[in-house]
Amino acid sequence: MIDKSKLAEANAAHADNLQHDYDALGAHLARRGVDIADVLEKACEFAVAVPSWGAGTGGTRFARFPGKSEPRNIFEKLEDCAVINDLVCITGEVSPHFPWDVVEDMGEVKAAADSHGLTFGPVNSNTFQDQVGQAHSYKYGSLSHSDKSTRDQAVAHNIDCIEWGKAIGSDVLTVWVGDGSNFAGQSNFTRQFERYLTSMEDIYKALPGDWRMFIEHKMFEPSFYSTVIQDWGSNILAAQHLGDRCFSLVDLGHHAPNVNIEMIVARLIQFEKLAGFHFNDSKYGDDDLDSGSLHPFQQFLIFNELIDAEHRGAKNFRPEYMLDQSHNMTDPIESLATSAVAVQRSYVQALLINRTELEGYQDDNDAMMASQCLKRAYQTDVTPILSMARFKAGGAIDPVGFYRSLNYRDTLETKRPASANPSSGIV
Ligand code: AFD
Ligand code: MN
Ligand code: MN
Repeated sequence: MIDKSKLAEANAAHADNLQHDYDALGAHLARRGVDIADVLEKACEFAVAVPSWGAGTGGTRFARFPGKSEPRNIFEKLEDCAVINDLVCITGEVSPHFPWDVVEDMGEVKAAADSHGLTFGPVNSNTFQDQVGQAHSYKYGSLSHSDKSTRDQAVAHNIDCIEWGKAIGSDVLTVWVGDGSNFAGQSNFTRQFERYLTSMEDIYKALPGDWRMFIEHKMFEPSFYSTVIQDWGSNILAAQHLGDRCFSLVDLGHHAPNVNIEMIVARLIQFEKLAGFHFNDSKYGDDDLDSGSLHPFQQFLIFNELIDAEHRGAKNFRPEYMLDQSHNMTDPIESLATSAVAVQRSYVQALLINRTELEGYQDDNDAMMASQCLKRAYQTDVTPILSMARFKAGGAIDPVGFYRSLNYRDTLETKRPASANPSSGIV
């Protein structure tokens, strides 16, 4: 999607400074016993999927302010995802959302992705809103609805998602439901959860042998008193109940403020149930702000757990990284590119933790030195490593600066007139 000669020209303006900064950081890390080349290699291997729905402008329950030249369908979303990947070179995978991204011939979607050098990650089902012509409404729930025909319809949709997913080369189904209640007494917690589990059993049975199923918990919204999969406790219980190929997905924004998410991650790893992540950030009730924009230390601590698990050779440990954000105020391309790098930054910072030292401090109950050991890694500015990783992979040293110089949205204005139905919904 991006003119390579323009990119080379833009990179040339930064290349000398980058090399200088990279060498200086390399010398600093060498004094700490770290070979910067090893870290760079790992940074280059890092990847995080982008959500197809994130390419459109999001909204809140108050309003949606459409962006200029926003994508109107999956093909245009893929174009924008290709731009993001051209800029940062770590987002080659797209996580689609059905039925928003369904077209008559899913082979065309696969071909379009191929042409952009993109692949598909986990597919997401949608039973949190009604679709046109649908027989039964999800107003009072879907997989856990009190009415069997409604539950069956929601199960059938998830099985359709698997079929659409197969056509585009995916091998994971992520299930998030909005089911819950707004009033105390409205639903019987136990009977509702039983109905959910029975529906999920039917979906699980329909999974191809090499597929996995991810369950996403969410504390509240759209249900405000209770949700069926409210927290990681309900999530892991459901995943354990359903079977070995079912895992618990952690969406960072789906917890109460101040919850120790990194500890939840550790528990899920220990019991071999961590599916992966929907990265985003949040302050109060919103679950879709840009990754690392408010709590970069929390994100770093999560990667501390992930790298620790890798070191210990944790079993059944194959986490999928995805962004799940909604962009109301920024150009989604800029936000997704910046957020992907913010997640990569946390990973690279966590790579710098001296694990032998840390374990020693932990065993000696030396709280101060353990904390300083983490902080030393966190406080290292790894920007030159991230920029060098992009430069080496053919991306932009300065992704947002270069993207702005392209006037991408302006060039698409006639091709993509504003649409009343951008097929991304309010997520
Ligand atoms: C909603 C949910 C959840 C889910 C997303 C896509 O909060 O994060 O992953 O929709 O289905 O934002
Ligand atoms: Mn999510
Ligand atoms: Mn969410």
